[in-house]
Amino acid sequence: MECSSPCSVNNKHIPPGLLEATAKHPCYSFGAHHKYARMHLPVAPKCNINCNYCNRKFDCLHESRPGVTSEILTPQSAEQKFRRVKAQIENLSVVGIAGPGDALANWETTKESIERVKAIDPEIIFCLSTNGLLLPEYYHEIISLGIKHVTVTVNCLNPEIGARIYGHILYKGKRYEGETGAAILIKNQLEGIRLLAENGVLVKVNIVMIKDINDFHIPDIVKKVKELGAFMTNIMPLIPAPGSAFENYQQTSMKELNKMRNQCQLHLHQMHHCRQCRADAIGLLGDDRAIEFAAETAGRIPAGTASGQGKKIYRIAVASKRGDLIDQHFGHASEFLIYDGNGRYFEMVETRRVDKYCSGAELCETEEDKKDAIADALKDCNAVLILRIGYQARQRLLKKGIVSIEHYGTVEEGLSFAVQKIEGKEAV
Ligand code: CLF
Ligand code: SF4
Repeated sequence: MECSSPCSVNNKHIPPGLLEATAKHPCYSFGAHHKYARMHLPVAPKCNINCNYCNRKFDCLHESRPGVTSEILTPQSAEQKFRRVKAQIENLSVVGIAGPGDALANWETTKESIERVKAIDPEIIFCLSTNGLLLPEYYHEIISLGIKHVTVTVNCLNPEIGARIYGHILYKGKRYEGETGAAILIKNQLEGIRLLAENGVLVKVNIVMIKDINDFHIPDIVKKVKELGAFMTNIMPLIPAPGSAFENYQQTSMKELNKMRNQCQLHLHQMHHCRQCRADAIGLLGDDRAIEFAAETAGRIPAGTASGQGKKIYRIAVASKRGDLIDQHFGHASEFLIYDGNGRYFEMVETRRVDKYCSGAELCETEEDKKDAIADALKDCNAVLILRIGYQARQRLLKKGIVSIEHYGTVEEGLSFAVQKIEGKEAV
């Protein structure tokens, strides 16, 4: 019988200090994600493997969403940024290294960044995310640095399946493809998880769920990593990145994902609140504030009128809490700013309230009427401009002739970008 003591997870005793720290980790503890903030330091640009769902122009999909490119920081600039963020964000509990490539493929900069932050704030919880290829090589350094939270992405246990997910790996100066490469990667991932878990690290395993390639195999992965001592798993949807080998694959739906998470929950604790955040994310999981610390100046909409310029006028609904930044997920927006514009000039014509419908991942697939009502409320718009939108909502809007455009930046940049996309000047 499994131990039900709060000091024990997966039949392992967790020391009280680590338990206390983990209660403040917004990814590891559901209860912490509305209260405690994390900050990612994008100091790791290189990667040593090639996942078929990744386009290397974008962030690592294992811990962040595709479609946006992060700035890259040196350890020195990471330290400066940490000081600024710490001064302005209350309850900053975690500093993570999550790409945009692999934390261990950039070990020297990862390590130096952690040491610099630790010297400023020894109480901060450090968190690393890796594809696991170099874990057997670096696990002892991770442990010596005092890192207690590590995420490893494991998408399969069999090299045959791995050969369909990974293009190649670069290991000890050599390139390996197909099943040979996948076999080395899987072996190192599993060995790395075991070594970390045996040494008191709480390992979270991320699994990207890819329809017909590894979905049927996910319960086996969960059982195996549990056996190796993993703390929890986080099953994530495939979000096809433009330009990647899987760009035409269908995005995993929330319905499929929740079904799989619920099935695997019977074996091991599951994360249900992952936001697939960026490699430079800052803030609460549901309230990303990275752009406040990245943008030198938040732009204003150029003065002038949208009409009378001899160009077509488009109506665009913008999800923005602050008013100057595109900072909301479609499902979290209770109102939209409605702009009319021609790509150069825009006028805000109204603020339009819509009912909030995304009250949690579990409900997303059931509140059909509400979702239709939101799409109806925006039916005079050519596009919605949002930080992020799910596959189903995107399709629902498309049926009404509304294009969904994800953008990370100021409203000003976003509106121009949206018109370029509508007019087909920008590849989707
Ligand atoms: Fe960052 Fe990842 Fe640490 Fe969290 S994220 S390195 S464990 S501090 Fe969290 Fe973001 Fe999901 Fe990752 S919501 S993508 S699980
Ligand atoms: Fe891309 Fe991340 Fe895979 Fe590297 S580990 S190829 S950055 S998804």
